[in-house]
Amino acid sequence: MASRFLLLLAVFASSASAQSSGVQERADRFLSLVNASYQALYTVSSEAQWLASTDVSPAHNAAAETAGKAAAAFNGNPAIINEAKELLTHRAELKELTWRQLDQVMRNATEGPMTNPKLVADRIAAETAQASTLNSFEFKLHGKPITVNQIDHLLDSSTDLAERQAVWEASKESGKALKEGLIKLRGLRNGVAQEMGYHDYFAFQVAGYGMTTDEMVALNDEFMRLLRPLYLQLHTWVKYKLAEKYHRPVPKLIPAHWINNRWSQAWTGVVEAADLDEYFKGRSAEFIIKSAEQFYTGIGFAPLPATFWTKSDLYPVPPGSTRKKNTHASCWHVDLSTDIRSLQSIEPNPHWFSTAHHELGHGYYFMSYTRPEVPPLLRTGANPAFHEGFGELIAIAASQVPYLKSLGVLPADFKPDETAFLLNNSLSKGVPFMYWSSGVMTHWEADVYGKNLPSDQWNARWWQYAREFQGIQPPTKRGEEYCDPATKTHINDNPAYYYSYAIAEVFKHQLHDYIAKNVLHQPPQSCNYANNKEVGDFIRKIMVKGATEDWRKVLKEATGEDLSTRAMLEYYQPLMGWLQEQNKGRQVGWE
Ligand code: X8Z
Ligand code: ZN
Repeated sequence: MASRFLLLLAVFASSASAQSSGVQERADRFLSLVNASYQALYTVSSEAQWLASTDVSPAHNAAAETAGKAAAAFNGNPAIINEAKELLTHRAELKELTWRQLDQVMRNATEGPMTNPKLVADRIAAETAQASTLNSFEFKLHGKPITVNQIDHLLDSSTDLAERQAVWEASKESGKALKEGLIKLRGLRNGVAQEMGYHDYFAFQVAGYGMTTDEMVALNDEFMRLLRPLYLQLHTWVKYKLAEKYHRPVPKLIPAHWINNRWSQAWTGVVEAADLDEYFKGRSAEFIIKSAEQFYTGIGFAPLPATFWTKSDLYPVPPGSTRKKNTHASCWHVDLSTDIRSLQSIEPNPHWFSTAHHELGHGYYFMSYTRPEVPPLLRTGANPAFHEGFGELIAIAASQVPYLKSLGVLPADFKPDETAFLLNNSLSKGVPFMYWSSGVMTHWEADVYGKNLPSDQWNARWWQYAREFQGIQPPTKRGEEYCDPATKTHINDNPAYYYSYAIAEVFKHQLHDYIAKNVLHQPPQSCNYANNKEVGDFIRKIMVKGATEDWRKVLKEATGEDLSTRAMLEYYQPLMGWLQEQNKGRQVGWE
């Protein structure tokens, strides 16, 4: 009896496993076809988009639009959606690598669900038009054209507040040209997300982290809550410093045109003793990108592929050229294989030095997960913040004094004022950036997509958040005839994404802390990664996984920690006493 029962059980078990392996086989067959087609169409579409971004013209826009539609015709095909959905009802029977790919198939479909072809066509046309307006916008100062690098130079160097205000205002003119397109895109982006069952586009994007909108906003609010005592001290110190510099009374809120960055997202140039501008003068733009590559090869990564150098677009358009290109830095995995390119406008200064290291972080992530074990559908970051975080990690490593000395940017006998360097570090990336990214950007986009904020309240809400979170105010009233949020690239071409940079900032500090303490055995505030292969191995071990595993698990395995501001707070902790001393008797905060 017992043996007959066991026999029956064995028959049942084998038929169940045959059934489940049937599902697995069916998924495998489906995914091998989808992977191949996805990669092929991704390549055609990125190639067309690359041309439209590096040389804006009606012909290149039209080609990008057509290629985008072709990719959506496949990725969002109802047959693809139905099969992926059906297979996902068997999630528990499928290998993790399989259901992760199926989830990605569904995400790709959500960007352009062909269950509603008109919606998809309208979205692609509107996205292309918006990118074209953004990338070809001609800024003017006193009626004369001015490049974005020139705007940034003026804001870096001018001490004339009237001139600073004129430049800042000039930099906000693009917003007006982009507002109508953004209103339309809000509807279309929410439309595609809703077509696939999401509440809105923001909710769809944060679902990629396994989170709801409320959870994502709460996470970002928690970052800000924990950093607040430090931010208030920094805000106060900078406010007094700039009032002195510009010979003005100390304001409650810092006027936006007092800060060098157009959005006050990074507060550079405030700490004279840590200003590296001088040390980059006389260097070439090629030095910047080559030394960034050297950082990665030094820690054991392969050189960039030869085509990186022939196909990238790394430098500003030469004076006199009429070509228009996107001036915001990016890195592209054009064929999800070895065609890796970067679009930048590199000049020899600390800003581009940092940006070049950031972009190559994307490039080396692409290179590391491009291997047979990672199918094309999963050749992406464990989450978008991981993608942003590696480059930021290397940028902070490349900003360390011992490294800059070993590179020859700083003289070998340079004696740093350590407080000044740490302070500069906390201001130029780090802390104010969190109130911009977690605060203004995240909250504004959550309102626009998630709560359908009426477009006649967009600018008011934007400045309300700048006041509340950043403690920044515009130089004069900014009514709804302006659309200041749209002056920020990502608002137009990378929607509902920016909290990823805030998470990346936190993640970067966790990795940096781990590397400094456990690999280098050096203080995180003054260490040197240069040529350390163990550091490269640590980073590569995370990178090679691509999106094959859950990001929380990857982070915990790598650092022993969950996502946390602990490392970031510890890094800047030495500043706290110094700041409190400097700020004694001053009005801290703006409420
Ligand atoms: O956009 C970027 C990179 C390209 S992924 C240059 N960053 C954010 C920005 O400029 O707003 C890097 C840090 C923040
Ligand atoms: Zn990036």
